[in-house]
Amino acid sequence: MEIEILSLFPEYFRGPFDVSMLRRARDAGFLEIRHTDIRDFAESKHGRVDDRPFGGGPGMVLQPGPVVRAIRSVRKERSRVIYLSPQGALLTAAKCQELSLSEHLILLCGHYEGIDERAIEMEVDEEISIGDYVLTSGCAPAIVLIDAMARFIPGVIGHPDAVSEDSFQEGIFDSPHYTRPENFEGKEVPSVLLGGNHAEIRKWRKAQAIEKTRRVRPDLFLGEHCEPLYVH
Ligand code: 9WO
Repeated sequence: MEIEILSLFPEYFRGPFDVSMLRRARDAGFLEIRHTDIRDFAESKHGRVDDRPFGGGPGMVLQPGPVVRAIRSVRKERSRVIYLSPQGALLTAAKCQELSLSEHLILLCGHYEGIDERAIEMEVDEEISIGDYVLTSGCAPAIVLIDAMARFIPGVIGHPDAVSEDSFQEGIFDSPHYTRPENFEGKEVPSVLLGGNHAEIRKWRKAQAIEKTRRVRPDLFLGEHCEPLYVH
């Protein structure tokens, strides 16, 4: 999969894609990430890409020209253009899985108070939010989206079971994990995990997951029968 990140700060992304699993995925050729600086598409040679909002209000707005030209400079026939914004549809595991099938993603990161709406109407296919909060830019959400999606690209994660069994694939939380030592500062590992009865272990983990999901995220449940609300 090829991904283009369009932003005002390509240097922001130094780090997250250069370590661990995403680094390995890039090195192995599963994932190619390229950066475009929207400022390279400024109208003027001073590199100005923002202006004051029509109608008044605080802050600055990214002008449509530089954004539209930046997108068109990387667009291919099969590209999907995504704008990361708090006004988008909430990102879910199902959406990540769907996006992981894309050939070419263009991720548009906003800055300042936002992007001129006409650029979004003209070039963006989909607006996605990673949660109900406002950040200083769409850069961190782009990293989150790529990280969450990369796990669904075959080969990126060593063990395929880790993807199908991970949290939210089942519509409920993951169960708690334990490793050595068996006794840590007086706290013991739950004995069921040491017994080797795999049916019992499966049952215990499921019960733990359900209990915590119900307690922390009752919205993930359809009423009292523990039916996950989350369907693909
Ligand atoms: C800033 C601001 C300041 C004063 C008055 C109104 C304001 N609105 C904003 C604002 O929403 N800025 C955004 C910053 C513009 C688009 C890029 N930015 C952004 C993206 N912040 N948070 C996101 C984001 C993206 C995806 N999921 C969650 C948050």
